[in-house]
Amino acid sequence: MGEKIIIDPVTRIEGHLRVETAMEGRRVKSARCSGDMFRGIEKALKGFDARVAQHITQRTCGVCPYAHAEASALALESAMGIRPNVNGQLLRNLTVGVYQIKDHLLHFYTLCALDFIDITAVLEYRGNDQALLQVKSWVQHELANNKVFPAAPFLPRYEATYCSDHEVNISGIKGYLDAIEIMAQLHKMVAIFGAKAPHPVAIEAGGVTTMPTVDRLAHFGTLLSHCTDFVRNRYGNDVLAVAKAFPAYFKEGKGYGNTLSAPYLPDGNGENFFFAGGVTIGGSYRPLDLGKITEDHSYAYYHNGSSPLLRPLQTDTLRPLSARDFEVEQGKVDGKYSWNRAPRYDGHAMEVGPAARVVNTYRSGSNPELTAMVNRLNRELGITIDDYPSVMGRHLSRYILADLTLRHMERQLAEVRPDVLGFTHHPVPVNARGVGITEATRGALAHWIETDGKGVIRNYEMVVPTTWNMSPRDGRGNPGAVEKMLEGTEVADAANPMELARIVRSTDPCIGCSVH
Ligand code: NFE
Repeated sequence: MGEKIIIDPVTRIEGHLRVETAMEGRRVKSARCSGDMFRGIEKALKGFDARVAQHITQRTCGVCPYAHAEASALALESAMGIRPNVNGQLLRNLTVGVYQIKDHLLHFYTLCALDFIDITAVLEYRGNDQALLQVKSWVQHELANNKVFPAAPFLPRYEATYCSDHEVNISGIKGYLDAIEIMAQLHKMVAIFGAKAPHPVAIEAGGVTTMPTVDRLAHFGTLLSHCTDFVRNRYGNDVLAVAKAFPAYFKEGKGYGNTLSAPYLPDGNGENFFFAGGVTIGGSYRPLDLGKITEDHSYAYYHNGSSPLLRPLQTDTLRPLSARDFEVEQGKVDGKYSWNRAPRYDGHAMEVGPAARVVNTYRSGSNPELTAMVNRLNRELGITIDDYPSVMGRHLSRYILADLTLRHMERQLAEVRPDVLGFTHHPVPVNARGVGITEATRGALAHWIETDGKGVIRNYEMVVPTTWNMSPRDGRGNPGAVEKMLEGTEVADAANPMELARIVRSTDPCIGCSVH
């Protein structure tokens, strides 16, 4: 096997990611993950009225805009010293909650399932399902016209070992098709209280500006039960079937095993979070301390002429490398290699995302529903909580979170008081600082804001989930979370590095977000 495997770009993710591995025989010795673009949204925010932040930060991404809206609103509310009223909090939870479910389905069916499910199984389909028969006849048509299959949108496809169980494959393909309609319904639900999807406009500092009329609440509830049915009876079964077909993937892509998550989905009073935040380092859980977050740019394409280790709101001093410096770094053996910076927690590279949310909530002991579900699934699958930071553990975690979030939303929907506005006006704070932390689908998201004497944004910083996961090495030479997950992985065929793709995609990278 050659000395290197390069996947550039990694497909079926958002944004431009290059993964390069140095090989020792068939095993990955070390890996580099490069975010291949610069954006500069934090710099673009300067000079705008602070209330505009949520509209601009949402443009970081088309997949998780709701999370940026929420983090912006929370940061400004923290600077104002306020929080929404009960209806405002509940409507915000419902809007971001449904967006999360949509995102989990998108990730599993559209982006990842075809890493495991064999799409060619549709050629052997003998049933009556019209959608599957349409796909089958389209495939036959392609083949009859001397075209190769799989074809778009089921590409790219590595030659690899796919699931051999026909029923599991057909269910996964049917799920892929049906999930498209469910995702459309979830988007409608975002728009009911968010007033628009994607990029909901009604999540503001002070609450949610859409009135929860009886009609809107009823419409939301009807769609919610439809989606719940799909998640419980379809998505859950498909995830478990794939997990049982590929049990070895609970031991692949484990990385450091250190997880970080933000407290998520509070009750109507903004207290008692449904998913606990925290960090687990070396198997030991503790609450999250934002003061321990730093960002390192030793291997990122920035300079500031001073320390490579910065705290939030200090990265303002960073400048992108000039074209000439960029070329010099790329010519070095050990040069800078990513537009991602390297967040660290107390010096540790951390995995964020669904597995982190499950592990930290489980270890905190704060959510009996989650504990019971994890214990049940662990018995069924023969795994432990230590197996969740893994390729299959991440897929399983998304199902657990989707199921539990839906149950929680059903309860919180019933708590909303009809025709009571969940929004209160507050003056824009001057010379103030605030921080908003939440969970985006891909993990912990934090926004810091600083305003000037006119309430205009003087400084803004985002530490984003994929920035944690796709971080490059830090000044001490420690790889980022996904770089560590790739280390030691055995690749059967360098021309079809499916093992690497499965690891990278299990974290659902969004490079648009990570380089922001
Ligand atoms: Ni662009 Fe995002 C999420 C945020 S990514 S998808 O979830 O915040 O890291």
